[in-house]
Amino acid sequence: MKKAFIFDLDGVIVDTAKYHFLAWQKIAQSLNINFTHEDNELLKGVSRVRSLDIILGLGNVQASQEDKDKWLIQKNEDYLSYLVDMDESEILPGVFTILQLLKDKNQGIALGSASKNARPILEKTGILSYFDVIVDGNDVTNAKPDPEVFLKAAQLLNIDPKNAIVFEDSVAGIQAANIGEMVSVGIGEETILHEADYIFKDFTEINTAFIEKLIN
Ligand code: G16
Ligand code: MG
Repeated sequence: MKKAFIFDLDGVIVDTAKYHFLAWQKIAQSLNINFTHEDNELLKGVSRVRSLDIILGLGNVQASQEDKDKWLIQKNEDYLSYLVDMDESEILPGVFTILQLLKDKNQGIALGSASKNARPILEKTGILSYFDVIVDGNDVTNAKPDPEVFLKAAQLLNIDPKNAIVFEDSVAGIQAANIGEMVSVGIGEETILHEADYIFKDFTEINTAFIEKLIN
């Protein structure tokens, strides 16, 4: 049967989480806020605006809207500078294989990302044409763990959310899939993603039998 396979972007399709971290770290450093890799887990899947609030909270920093807007622009400009030379080599292991398998099996394929930079990333990495539907940070008002982004993707694919499978690397994203009553598949560490229905280190660990089980 035709199901909706919804992919998060950062940390699932491409390893851009490291660039988000570097860009946020620069902002944090300029404000004398200690911001660690562990803290960065809190930002995964979270919108840009909310991410800044979390960082300011870590340092107990109060700021005017004007300053916040300035830092948000700085962060995005810095983040985009890391993406300039991005190409197909940045696609995470096993992603092309799984997308091709789903295409061959005539499944619905969607992107469900919090990022407002999703489209250029998909274009630069040559993966855009695999997606029937793209829902990103420009299309939703409620950030993960609200399931809006995934519900919208399923709706655009014309598939019931109960027949949707979400691949996510963030806690907020797994929670969003669970709240939306979809099958949640964590890509990453079990210690972090333990709320997911299934967890794999990366897509090379997912085999055809697993996908067939989800489809049938
Ligand atoms: C991503 C990242 C987040 C980032 C957010 C917004 O979400 O995981 O760290 O803050 O997008 O990105 P941008 O600043 O590019 O709009 P996802 O849902 O693709 O993992
Ligand atoms: Mg992600």
